[in-house]
Amino acid sequence: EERVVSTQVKASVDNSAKVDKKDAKLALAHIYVAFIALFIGGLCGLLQVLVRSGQFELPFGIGYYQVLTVHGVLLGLVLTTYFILGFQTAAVSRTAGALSNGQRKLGWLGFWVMTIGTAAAAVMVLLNQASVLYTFYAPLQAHWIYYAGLALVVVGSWIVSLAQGLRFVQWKKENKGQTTPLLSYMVVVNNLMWFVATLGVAAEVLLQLLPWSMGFVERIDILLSRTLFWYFGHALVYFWLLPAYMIWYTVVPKIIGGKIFSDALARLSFILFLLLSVPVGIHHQLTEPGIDGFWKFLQVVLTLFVVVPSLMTAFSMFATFELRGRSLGSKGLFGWFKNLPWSDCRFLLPFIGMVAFIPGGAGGIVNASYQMNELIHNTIWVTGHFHLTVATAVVLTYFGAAFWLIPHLNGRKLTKRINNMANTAGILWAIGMTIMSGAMHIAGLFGAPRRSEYSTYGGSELASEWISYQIAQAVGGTILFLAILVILGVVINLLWFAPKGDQEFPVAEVAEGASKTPAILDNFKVWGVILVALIFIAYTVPIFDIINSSPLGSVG
Ligand code: HAS
Ligand code: CU
Repeated sequence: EERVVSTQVKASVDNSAKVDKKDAKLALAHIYVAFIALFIGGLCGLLQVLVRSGQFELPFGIGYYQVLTVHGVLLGLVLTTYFILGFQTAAVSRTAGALSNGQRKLGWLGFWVMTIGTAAAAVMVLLNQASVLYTFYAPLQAHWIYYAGLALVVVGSWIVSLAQGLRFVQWKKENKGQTTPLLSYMVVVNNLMWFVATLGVAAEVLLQLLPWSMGFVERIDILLSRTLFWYFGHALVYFWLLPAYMIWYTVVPKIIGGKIFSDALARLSFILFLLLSVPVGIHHQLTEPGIDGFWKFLQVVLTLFVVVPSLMTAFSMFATFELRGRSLGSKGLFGWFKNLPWSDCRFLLPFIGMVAFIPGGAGGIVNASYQMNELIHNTIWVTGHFHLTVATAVVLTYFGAAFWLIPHLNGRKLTKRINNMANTAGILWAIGMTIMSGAMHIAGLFGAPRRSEYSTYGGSELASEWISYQIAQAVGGTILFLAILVILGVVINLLWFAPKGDQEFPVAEVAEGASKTPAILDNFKVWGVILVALIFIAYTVPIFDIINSSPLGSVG
């Protein structure tokens, strides 16, 4: 069996290569949890937009902030983390070869640690003991079991990532001197970024939130806790984004019948994310007093640098589309556009995601721009921003991938009928999100706050300007919920009812004529050193300042 594995390895773009059967079970387990989270989390989202429209009240004494917490935890943390780790396990098994028994056991251990943690946190949220709007954001305080539960989710994710990383290292040993399989390489970069980032939230939870919520200490330094949180928080959004980029770079070109524009460019963009995702968290704290303007400025500059790998990605996708279109004979500046496989949900959903990411990313640049941040910070504009980025660009790409991944893993087939259902869901999503997110952006510019229950603020004139936009949000949100129901219909079909078959796990080849990948991109030691240096430069002094000027006493 070992031998079969290594011939599959060599032909990393051999499209008969499959995810190993046992690995497929592990990947599928993650995907089940992700879609359960989509259902409950999506339902909570619907309740929120209805409440904020002013036309609806929650029954049974359920609180708005409790529902908001369930929505955020399930969609922002559970759906994403489980889908990512399931997809990545499948991706590594497909492109680097089956996991060893030991690696697979680690994978299952991590899965169960995460799942026990998720269940513990969920119970506390349901008991209304953790209505903290889903983050680790002091001075809002949750029951300690909630923090411990989410800490287990993080630890579990490290274990699953370790299993993937070990398989990659094994591949390198077996194939000395060769360029590593691109998709596995991307998985490892994403996991490294995740590990470095989660150290921040782990420190916050272990040193501050747990002792405080358990009553061992009476007070903690709020500014320090927020800084540790955002050290993690921005890289978190790229942990969501990079698996979507994996699909854009390596899967979508294959689906449209084209090739990867450049292997080296794809790797370089991932390395730039690894380096620049962490030392930028202060762009979430631009209005926070207590952090010196110089450090805010530095991190804003680094934030504008981390836009570059996304622009490289946009460039690369356009190039892939255009090359494919021209090879089919399309002419003119935009002739290639007609020749894309519009009716294939494996393409259409990620494509809608790409389009949404253009305004989503532009909004991000507005957010990061120091002065404009003053206008939009803590308004529902920000909610509009992340529903375009994570809740459209990222998740529609995940769904588009799930629709071939699930049948690949369980030996079924994505039929034409299911494909059409999926397209309907993608279009509903695009319509619902345009209305909801558009209304959120505009209301935010008028000052409508985020994370707040319906209120007329005592009949204030300003607040009355927001109402029509809040009703639009409810309309858009309802359409989105319909889209979620259709997506769940697709998933249920693919899990249990689709005909048996063998659905391909598409991975594209690199275009001929693309230059050879420089070996330095595969040298993680170099990047590790630069990463640690950047983090020290961006954070040492601000954290030292925060601790020194802390109302709880200084260390100096
Ligand atoms: Fe953000 C707040 C800045 C990207 C998520 N962001 C948030 C929050 C979330 C979030 C969840 O600087 C709220 C956190 C909270 O609860 O408080 N964000 C940025 C910047 C980027 C960015 C500069 N964000 C993301 C991504 C997210 C995400 C990605 C999730 C996945 N964000 C901020 C800032 C805040 C913030 C501030 C704090 C605001 C505040 O004050 O609270 C950049 O990475 C964006 C770069 C992207 C681009 C787009 C490139 C386009 C591509 C598509 C190509 C399309 C093709 C198809 C080829 C420049 C790659 C087109 C074909 C056609 C035919 C049209
Ligand atoms: Cu950010």
